[in-house]
Amino acid sequence: MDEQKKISIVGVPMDLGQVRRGVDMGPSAMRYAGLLEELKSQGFEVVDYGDIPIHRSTNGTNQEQKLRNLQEVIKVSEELCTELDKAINKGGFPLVLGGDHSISIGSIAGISKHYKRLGVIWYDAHADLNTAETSPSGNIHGMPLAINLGLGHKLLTKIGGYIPKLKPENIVIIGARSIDEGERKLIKEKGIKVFTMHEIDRRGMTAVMEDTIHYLSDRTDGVHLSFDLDAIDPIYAPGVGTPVLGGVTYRESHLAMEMLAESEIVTSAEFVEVNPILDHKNKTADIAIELVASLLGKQLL
Ligand code: Z70
Ligand code: MN
Ligand code: MN
Ligand code: MN
Repeated sequence: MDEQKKISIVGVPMDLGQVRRGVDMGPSAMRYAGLLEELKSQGFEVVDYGDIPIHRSTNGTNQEQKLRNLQEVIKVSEELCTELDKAINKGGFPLVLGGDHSISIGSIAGISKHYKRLGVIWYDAHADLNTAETSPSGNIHGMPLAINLGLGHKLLTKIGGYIPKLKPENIVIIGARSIDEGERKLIKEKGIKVFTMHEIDRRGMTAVMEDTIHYLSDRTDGVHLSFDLDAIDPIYAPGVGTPVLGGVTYRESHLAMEMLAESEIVTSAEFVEVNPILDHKNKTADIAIELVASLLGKQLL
């Protein structure tokens, strides 16, 4: 993990992929919770590239019903893609702070350029595999994994100038418990590996992470962790836009991050959907910082 002694942070205060305000404050909440101090105390060199500018449309009338804020999301995605590409060229472990989950359209577009077979761990209550045709909401944050597979609106799938960013067999979804009909079909059709809450309950997080690490290390040359805080049960992480009961526990999530650290397969990460307005005393951001620390190798002893 030599090169990873340096961490490159990019914030994306984006809330346009969904309808609840507050998730745009996610990067501030995580910085305020002490992210940089924590990483420095772990011995990392930390370079904070600051936040990607978010361009809000001045007229609220150009809302595409099935792809809310499409033009704005495209713009932010292109800028994030470029910024991350540059940051990766300068070296260091890319750590992206969301923002709603639509940011991973731009982040994976920037990161995937650097890997022939990028793997992704999608740690989420949702599958985020909708397209405009299957989406029940029109919210782009429910679509980024499909977009990265090359499925969906061309203006989104071609961000960064190439399609697709990911292959279905290089994806593992962990923690899913709210899956729409179109997503279920796509998971079956593409054979995407999903560990739902059922598998986590039945076999335990240890077995799920062992399988995930084994599966991805055999077939990929880098792994991006896309961590949606709504994967965690809202008892522990209430500060998210879409809380879903019956989630992964705080302890299971720590264990998952510790096992990933030990495996040394993760080459970039993002933590998304932290919404401080819906939170209690910033505890969801606090948890995110602890999980980042564990992912990057912090140990109890
Ligand atoms: C639903 C949709 C979603 C995150 C909610 C919800 C998607 N499947 N994603 N919260 N991060 O509207 O597409
Ligand atoms: Mn998500
Ligand atoms: Mn989610
Ligand atoms: Mn490998």
